[in-house]
Amino acid sequence: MQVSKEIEELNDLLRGRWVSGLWNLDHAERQSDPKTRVKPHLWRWQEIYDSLLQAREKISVDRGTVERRVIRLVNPGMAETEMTSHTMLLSFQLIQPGEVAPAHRHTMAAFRFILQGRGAYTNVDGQKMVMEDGDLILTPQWAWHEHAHEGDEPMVWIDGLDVPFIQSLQVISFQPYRQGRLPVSEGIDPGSYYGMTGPVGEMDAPSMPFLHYRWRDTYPSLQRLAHGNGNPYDGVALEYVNPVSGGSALPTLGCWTQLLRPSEHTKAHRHTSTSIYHAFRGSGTTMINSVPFHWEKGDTFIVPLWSWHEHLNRSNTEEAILFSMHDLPILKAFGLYREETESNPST
Ligand code: 1HN
Repeated sequence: MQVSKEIEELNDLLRGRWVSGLWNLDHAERQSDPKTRVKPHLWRWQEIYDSLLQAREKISVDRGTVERRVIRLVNPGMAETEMTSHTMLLSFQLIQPGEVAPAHRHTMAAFRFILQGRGAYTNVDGQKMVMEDGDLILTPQWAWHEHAHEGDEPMVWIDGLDVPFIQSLQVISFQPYRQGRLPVSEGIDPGSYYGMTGPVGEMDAPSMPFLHYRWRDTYPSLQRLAHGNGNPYDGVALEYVNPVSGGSALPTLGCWTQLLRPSEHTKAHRHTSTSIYHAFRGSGTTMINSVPFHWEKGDTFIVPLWSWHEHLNRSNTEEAILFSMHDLPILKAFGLYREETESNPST
């Protein structure tokens, strides 16, 4: 806009009063489609695992130094200090036999999805949960959590968190646990911890009675569902739900597991939530805005909001399984979830 001397003077006057005319903004916020800085990207397991092994040599886990040996996935459209999307962080953690990742709590919600190893456990508010491959373990916001490894081989898992969303709300609180090891409670009733009989501490914690979804329960459910039709956009997909509310696993994060049958090819759609996928089994190709991302077991990739995407299982004999995390509960909570398919464009 050509700015006249008169307008310039008005702008100067307003600036001095800590106000500003809307005419000074360009029209960046007026596009009809959502726009994001988040770029589609695929991280190869080989590079992630090698990074974890190199970190194992150089980073030791200890109270007071590095509390977690964690490698973050950084989105190429964002700064190095930023996360995997504008709302979510997906990271990988490696813990060595005998190590203890000391207890702390924070206002970010987290989950672990277990990838390899045996003998480690996480203690969430006194609930000791022994980790097995494919298990999903929740750490609700403000819950104390400590990880310890009693096995004899390195253990690796995914940490999913809502860090950037909580950062954007500027409500990060973090507390180390100062009394040494976090005690394990015997026979606790987890329901009593998460808002069913009252709030946790000074925080208004959501109802969260169920923290450990075992692969040995999840996988048979997926297999049973695989006899049905599945969903045209997601294949045979299961959401991990909070059994009390029927809602998402965590208030800010949804978790899914989906099975693509041999040669299954889903239809394309797009939506205003962002999704991060981890190839847990098998191999396939996901088209993101017409660009093919070929994935093998262990690879992780991100589908930014409002990107067209479809999945293909490249094998005609083996099933493929994707685990995924989504910021969908945030979009839904504020009426901002929108989805479009080729046959049903949104208006
Ligand atoms: C965290 O507390 C853990 O407790 C893992 O294992 C990853 C990434 C960012 C912020 C906090 C953990 C994390 C994290």
